[in-house]
Amino acid sequence: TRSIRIAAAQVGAVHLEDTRSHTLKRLINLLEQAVEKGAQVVLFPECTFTTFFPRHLFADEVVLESFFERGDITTAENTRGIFDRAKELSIDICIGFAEAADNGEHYNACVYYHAKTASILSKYRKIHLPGDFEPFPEPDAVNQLEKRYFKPGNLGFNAFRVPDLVEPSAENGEPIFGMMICNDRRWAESWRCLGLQGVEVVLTGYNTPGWAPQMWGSSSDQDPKDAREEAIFHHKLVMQAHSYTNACFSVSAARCGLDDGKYDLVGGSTIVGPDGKIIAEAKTEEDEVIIANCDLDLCSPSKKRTFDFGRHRRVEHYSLLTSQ
Ligand code: CDT
Repeated sequence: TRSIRIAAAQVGAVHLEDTRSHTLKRLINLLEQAVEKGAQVVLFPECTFTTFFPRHLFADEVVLESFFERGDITTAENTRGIFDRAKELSIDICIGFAEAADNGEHYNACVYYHAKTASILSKYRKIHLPGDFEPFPEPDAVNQLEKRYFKPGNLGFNAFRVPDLVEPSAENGEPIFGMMICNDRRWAESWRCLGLQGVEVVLTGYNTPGWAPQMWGSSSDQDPKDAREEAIFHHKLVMQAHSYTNACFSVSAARCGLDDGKYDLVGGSTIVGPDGKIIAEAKTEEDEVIIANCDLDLCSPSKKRTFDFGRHRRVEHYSLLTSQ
């Protein structure tokens, strides 16, 4: 069969003062829990190795640069531990990080690491950067300075086949994966680019604030509890709707909890089937592994009927999508 066991490693609060080695240990612990549950692939969140630093304005370049990874992520001192352990345990990982690239630019990136060959099979750089370049004037506003710290990704949305997860003789071949990062999941265009390549599993790490009225553009007298419920609702809405309309599984992993005791990030890590239904869901807002058996052949009926893109799409009416 083409059934694979996929996990999402949700990561709870990571504080500004937490050391790299402490956070890395937590990630490795989650990896080991996923292995104990029989996972073949585990997804980690966006910018997993540090706190979600784009909420802060850093005047000091050296401090800002300390949040970024450079060179080969699989061998760099601050990050290699998780790749080495994934290789030892024969488990593939997808993990997000802030990248200081060789071309001098900074990106919000993630990689798919293939344990058997100890190599990066695919890399993605976040395309839809949310938030602002300048912080809000209100001193207590929650900022999201991604437009200041990152360039929009330049690698496109590339689906890719992953070897060694199913029997080589399986009809329909090796599983087709795709990656996106956080805000990308709200955009139908990201999903359709992957859907058109026959994607069967979309992996999405995220950092989503539960209370950030300036950023969401919502009324500042909205009840914080309602705002956070709405943030979780919208997260699940897009994961479920887009999994359904692209006939694929999706896996989402949150960085969540109260960073520094005050910055609220929602949980809600999920695994969704091609029918749009949630098949696994985090129960906490802390470090937690969720897992599901994903029979990829369940994508086929919808890919062949309701969402057979070749037969039903009417591209002659879609030119607006790329002309503005
Ligand atoms: N990290 C990230 O992309 N967060 C955004 C915040 C909302 S921007 C209005 C998200 O889409 O969850």
